[in-house]
Amino acid sequence: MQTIVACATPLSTAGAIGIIRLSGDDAIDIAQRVFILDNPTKTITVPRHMYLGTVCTKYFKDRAFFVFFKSPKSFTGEDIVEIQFHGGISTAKGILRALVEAGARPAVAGEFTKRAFLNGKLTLNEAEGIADIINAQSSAAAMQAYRMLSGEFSKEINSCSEVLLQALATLDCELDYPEEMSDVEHADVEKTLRDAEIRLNALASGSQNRKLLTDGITVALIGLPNVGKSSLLNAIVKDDRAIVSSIPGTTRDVLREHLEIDGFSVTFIDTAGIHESQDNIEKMGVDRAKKAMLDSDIILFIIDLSQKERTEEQKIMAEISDKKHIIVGNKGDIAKYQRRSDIVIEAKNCSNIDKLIELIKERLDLDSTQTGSVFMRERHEFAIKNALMSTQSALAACAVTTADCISVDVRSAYLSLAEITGDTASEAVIDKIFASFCVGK
Ligand SMILES: Nc1nc2c(ncn2[C@@H]2O[C@H](COP(=O)(O)OP(=O)(O)O)[C@@H](O)[C@H]2O)c(=O)[nH]1
Ligand SMILES: [Mg+2]
Repeated sequence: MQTIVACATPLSTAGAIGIIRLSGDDAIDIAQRVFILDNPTKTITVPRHMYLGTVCTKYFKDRAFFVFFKSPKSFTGEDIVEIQFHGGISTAKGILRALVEAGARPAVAGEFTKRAFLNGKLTLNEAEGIADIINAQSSAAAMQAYRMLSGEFSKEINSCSEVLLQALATLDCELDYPEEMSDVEHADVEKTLRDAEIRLNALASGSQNRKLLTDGITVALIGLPNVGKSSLLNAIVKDDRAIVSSIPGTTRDVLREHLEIDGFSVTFIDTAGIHESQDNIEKMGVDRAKKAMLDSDIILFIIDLSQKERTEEQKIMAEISDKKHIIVGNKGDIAKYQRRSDIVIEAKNCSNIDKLIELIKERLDLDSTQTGSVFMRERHEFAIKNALMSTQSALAACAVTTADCISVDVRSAYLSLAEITGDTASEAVIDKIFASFCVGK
């Protein structure tokens, strides 16, 4: 393949070290036109060995290291050279230019990883894991991406595909020798398909937490004016972010604060107190509060335990009843009324806030997200759901129809899973995935 070149480190900022990478048939030859070994009697022969020398461009020189990876034992499966130099923007651009003049072609976005995929070094979903770990916005997302790129998810998909193949093999046998197919074998197919269904259901359940990982979690603080929403936001982020006052209607706009909890990126949203207001600006605030409430992953409905329940609160309760929510009884220090709540806190005194965070984690099932099978991409979710539907349709067909009809559904389930690993993904899909990578990856 033609030799491509790109800067593997960011080209936009100065860094201690910059790395330029070449991949292709002539990578070593081209790089040696620019990199000169310190010891001219020596030659570059040993893979994965660091050679010290000088990069020489038309306009400047820099001290640098040279390391190469011999095909097929490299990231792309081709010969790869990495040159490590002092990571300035001018040095990076100058060395890149010199390597292009020496015969390399500038790589397009994702081209290194695409070559790795085409050469069978990784599956399509593992390649996606690489892009996802680079773009991860939280440690939990990074961990999940690692599980994707390291092949953990591929293994789950493959074991599911094997079960489907097993069913297909039995069905093919039935097609070839229909007179020899017994009821027992038919029952066997059904049993195998049930196994596939269980595995696919387990995989599909991972999609519930996908959004939490990729988009982060939003927690909306909702309630009447003066119940202590802004005080709670300040207590959670341990900082004086929102204005707290005994004057109702202080918070008008929506205030967002980010926090990382157990590796998850969590945004807490403080809102205007929800109530009927004559003030136009406050009304706008209330509308925004309602929108934040609907868009959030979980609602903290805060009530003031020193006050009686109001009909407006009953209305809010009715609105949030089918969304994930926690009723937070605030002002536990001056509580006067026995009101139903999931937890009692004192926002002003930062009391019981840790317990509240634990409760949020529990309600969102964050721990299981860490260990369950979670994928980061919508296309994985789509393929798994299609495979599940085809398997269920095959199971329904088992009772009423012949082997060839059941086969059609089982094959379609198998092909859906193969789209995830890239075995049957179309060229257009593959191109689209790699085009979203950064240049140099
Ligand atoms: N006694 C007591 N007062 C609180 C507590 N939390 C908030 N407050 C007070 O309640 C008033 C309204 O608080 P604020 O956070 O602005 O409420 P918001 O309108 O819901 O945002 C302020 O005077 C706070 O000091 C608490 O736990 N105990
Ligand atoms: Mg407020």
